[in-house]
Amino acid sequence: MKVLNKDELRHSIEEYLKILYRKEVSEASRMQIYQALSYSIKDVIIDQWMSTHRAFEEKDVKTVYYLSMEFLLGRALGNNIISLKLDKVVNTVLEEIGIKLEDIEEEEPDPALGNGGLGRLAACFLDSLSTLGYAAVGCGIRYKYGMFKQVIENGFQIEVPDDWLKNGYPFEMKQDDLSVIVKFGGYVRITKDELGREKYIQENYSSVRAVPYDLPIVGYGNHIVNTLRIWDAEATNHFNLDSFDKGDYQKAVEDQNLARSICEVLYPNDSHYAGKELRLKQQYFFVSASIQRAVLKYMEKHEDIHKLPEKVVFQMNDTHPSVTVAELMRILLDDYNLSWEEAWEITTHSCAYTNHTIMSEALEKWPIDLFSKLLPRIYQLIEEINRRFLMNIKVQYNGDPNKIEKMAIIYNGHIRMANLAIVGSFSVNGVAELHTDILKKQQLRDFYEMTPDKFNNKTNGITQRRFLLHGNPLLSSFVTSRIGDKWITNLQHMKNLEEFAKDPKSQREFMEIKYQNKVRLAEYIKLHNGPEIDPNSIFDVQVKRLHEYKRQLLNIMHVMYLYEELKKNPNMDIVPRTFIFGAKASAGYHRAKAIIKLINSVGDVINNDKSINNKIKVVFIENYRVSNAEMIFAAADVSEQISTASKEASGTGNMKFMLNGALTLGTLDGANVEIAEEVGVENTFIFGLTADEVIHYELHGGYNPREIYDHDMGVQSIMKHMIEGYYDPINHDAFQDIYNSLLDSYQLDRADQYFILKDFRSYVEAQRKVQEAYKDKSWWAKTAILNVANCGKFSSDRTIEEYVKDIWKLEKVTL
Ligand code: GL7
Repeated sequence: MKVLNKDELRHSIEEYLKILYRKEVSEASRMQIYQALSYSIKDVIIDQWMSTHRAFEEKDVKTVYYLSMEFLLGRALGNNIISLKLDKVVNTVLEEIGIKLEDIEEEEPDPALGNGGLGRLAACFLDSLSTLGYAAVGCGIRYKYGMFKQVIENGFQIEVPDDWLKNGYPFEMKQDDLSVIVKFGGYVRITKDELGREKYIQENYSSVRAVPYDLPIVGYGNHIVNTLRIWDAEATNHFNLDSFDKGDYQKAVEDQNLARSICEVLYPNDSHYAGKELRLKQQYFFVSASIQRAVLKYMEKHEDIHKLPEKVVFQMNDTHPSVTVAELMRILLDDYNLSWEEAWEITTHSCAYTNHTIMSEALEKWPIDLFSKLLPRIYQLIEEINRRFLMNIKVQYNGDPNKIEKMAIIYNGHIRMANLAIVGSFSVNGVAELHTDILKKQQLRDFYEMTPDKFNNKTNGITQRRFLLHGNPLLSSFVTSRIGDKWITNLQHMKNLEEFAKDPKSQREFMEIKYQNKVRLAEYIKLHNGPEIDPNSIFDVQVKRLHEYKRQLLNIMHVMYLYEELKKNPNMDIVPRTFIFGAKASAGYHRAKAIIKLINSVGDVINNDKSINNKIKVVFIENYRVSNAEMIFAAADVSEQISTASKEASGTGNMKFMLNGALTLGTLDGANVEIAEEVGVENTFIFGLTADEVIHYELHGGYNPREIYDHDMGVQSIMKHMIEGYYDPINHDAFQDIYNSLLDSYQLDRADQYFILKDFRSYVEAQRKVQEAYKDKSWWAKTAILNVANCGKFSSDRTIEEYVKDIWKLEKVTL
């Protein structure tokens, strides 16, 4: 196996600079050194990748196929260097060359094939699967353009395309020989085969060639390398003028366009279903390619297709890949000639489904018309799955129309993808305890009552390798110097840090590290169009997608409130605070975009008001993404996790903050509940309605925000200022809709459907407690260390071990 020493690495970089660019080290740009270094690292990875592959084949281990429309990877170079334990060697060589690794890392585009939490979770899971030694293939789409880049102009968000492949991506490998054909449209002809069995043949279809590109997922220090396989689409028949004569010129043009459009761009919607046909094409495209390949691979080594579930499990990341159920049925019925019963037995023992949200606007349901035209054979199969399932319901519940209304897969002219996923899976899981409970009691109650054993919880997790070891080197060394480095692959070891929480020297050192990280972030902000901020102030951070349910609006309204109090009373006792935001809004989500504008307008006023003496500042970090996230978590004192209780299925940012020693200011929502349990509620700042209270109001009414507005003069004043141009004399019209959303029930939504005014005072009070607590530096340092010490549960390694034990049943491989 190839390992690099310093001289070999230097030589390799020099060779690649020659081969790729005809340059010597002294002439090369940073970009070129990044490329040469990446290729050198890839050479090391390749050997491990091949030997991992061989070991998996020899041991004939079971493989999980993690099917996901999104993998929010973040940069690979730095992580790969750490996983291969080559950091010392690389640093020495780069020092010789006279350049810093951080600067080279900055040259890598941030592969952003995902929106937010759901996509990042998939990336953390792959990291853990490799590190723990399990055979896994991530299956996704090679979007030409990933998540857009956000530019803030005049306070407004502008979306700029993310051309991440423009310089080539050194870590990917095209695997032409593994391509497969995916068919769309046409019609299904029924004939009989020589044995008299019915055969279903799709005819007059359009097709594309799905071509896989493999990316290595390197395990930490264990020589295991798994594969993330992202599919690209190419035209099947190379366009030639011959086809004109044959009369299928039109078809050739269409196929060419189809291939071009499918993988063009990631839909930038987070927790929101838009119902676009192209999106369904993307879904079927990558699912069909992945399942075809998985079955072919299984059959290379095995004879009996019936035993597929012993070697293969398909995990569906949300409903986006839920056509998996029907695609596997199609392959088993049409290509392997199995009976329905045999095929269904295999399918329902290979498929498992994770639910990631209870928000109704995220529920995927496709109109029958659109679906059946695009996927005629798949639609037939779903109809049959539905017919048989409804028969079961009729038997079990005496034809209860209520049960049919809730559980039917096809209903009211639509195909409900969650219902398909549940019926076709042997496991259905939520992503935090509270979320799974709500699924069982509310959203999926009928399914739970029918098949309780399918349901289980897998609380999300994050990889400490990226979000501490790579993102926060100072705190990593602090931890390692005290408890050793076992935490890197077993985060439960962090518990040993607890004994240092009260140690004054450790407290001082911890606070000094936090300070250094705050300086680093302040410099970054300055460099990226932000204001000057004071690293001695409290860094109070909310970074996540912009969504009304996440309530960035509550946060900025509190800032407005504080500012107005401060204006009234300039001598107010206040610990200087920097409110930091980072968030992208989906391109078509107007209210979310208005909230971004509001944050920026409030920031402009406050940051330029000399009379408040820099006591508060507001920063909106442009283009929040994985690479700057690592730096932001490291610098945070306060972690804002303030979603309306019951709405955030889990959250994972909350865990990344905790790992970096920030204190949680949050509602009892998603995984916040478990964070408070682990570290002790007295070491968090919890406020607001509980999930039960929110659900009660939603079901039975009884909340009128207008009453709060009428009686709470603080609330009334900030809301008036919002629309009267106090924060933006020119663009304040943009805020009228926000104002209306809080007060007017004539709108489609209920007024203040996310209970912002309802939770406002309780939030203000929690914020006051934060400030009081910060005055006691020793208490704060102790509590921050306790947060780090008790974050063990939130490693994605723990989550993956639970998936393996309860759902996937994989064997661990060591090399
Ligand atoms: C999400 C949830 O909103 C988020 O709370 C959760 O942590 C994440 C991963 O399970 O999944 N669901 C969803 O549709 N998106 C999420 O981020 C986009």
